[in-house]
Amino acid sequence: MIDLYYWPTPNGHKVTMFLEEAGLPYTIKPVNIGKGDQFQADFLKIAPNNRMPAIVDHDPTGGSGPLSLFESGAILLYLAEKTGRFLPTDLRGRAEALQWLFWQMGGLGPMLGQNHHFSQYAPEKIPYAVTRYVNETNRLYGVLDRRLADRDFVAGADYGIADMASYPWIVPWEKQGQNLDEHPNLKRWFLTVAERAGTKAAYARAPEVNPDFGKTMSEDAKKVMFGQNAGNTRR
Ligand SMILES: N[C@@H](CCC(=O)N[C@@H](CS)C(=O)NCC(=O)O)C(=O)O
Repeated sequence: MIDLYYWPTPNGHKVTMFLEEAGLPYTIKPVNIGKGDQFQADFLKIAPNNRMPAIVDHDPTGGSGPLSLFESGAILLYLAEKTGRFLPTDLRGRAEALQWLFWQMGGLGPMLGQNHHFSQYAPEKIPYAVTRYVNETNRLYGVLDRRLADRDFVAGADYGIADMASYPWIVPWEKQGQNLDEHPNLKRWFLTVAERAGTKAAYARAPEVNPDFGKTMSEDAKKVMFGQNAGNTRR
């Protein structure tokens, strides 16, 4: 059994997308990041970066007790290797998939996260910051659109962890100041992934865990989330 430390956000959806696709049994341990659960001492033992998602696999291959992991990309890779699914095993296919997984982790996620911050949450609108991240989002959408021009999925012919990593970050495209019609290959891929049973099952977990899913973040939650420093992890 896998415990998933989760809150319904783009990085959280990546892991429910994998678990639902693979049909792996899992228990959600809610980490309410608007209330500060990410700073609890027990959670920091599993996730020292005070961010979710994280997992504890109570039945890892080879035994030797529970295995805990943080960072959504590392979790997707671990689950792919555990199940032998959603990651090619041949040298070139695997390299291709990992390259796009790391591209998502190092580029698409962080840049779009900053886009959200400066366009949706920042108490003052800083035009330079908004423009920088909306443009960078647009560039990354263009990269993905070109990538998908001659293949069905991000890493090639088969649906896999690079798709699961990227999809949740495209879901809020309107809030990111983007227009999917400008990126027809990306739009086709986006609509295809949205229709998968695993995607629908993953997103169905969101309102179960957070009844306020989809609503504007409260001012109290903003105080918890924005303004952190090293003091928050010294527990
Ligand atoms: N690189 C990390 C990022 C995780 C992350 O930023 N998670 C956010 C939600 S999407 C979080 O836990 N935020 C809590 C906070 O900002 O205090 C990953 O991909 O797992």
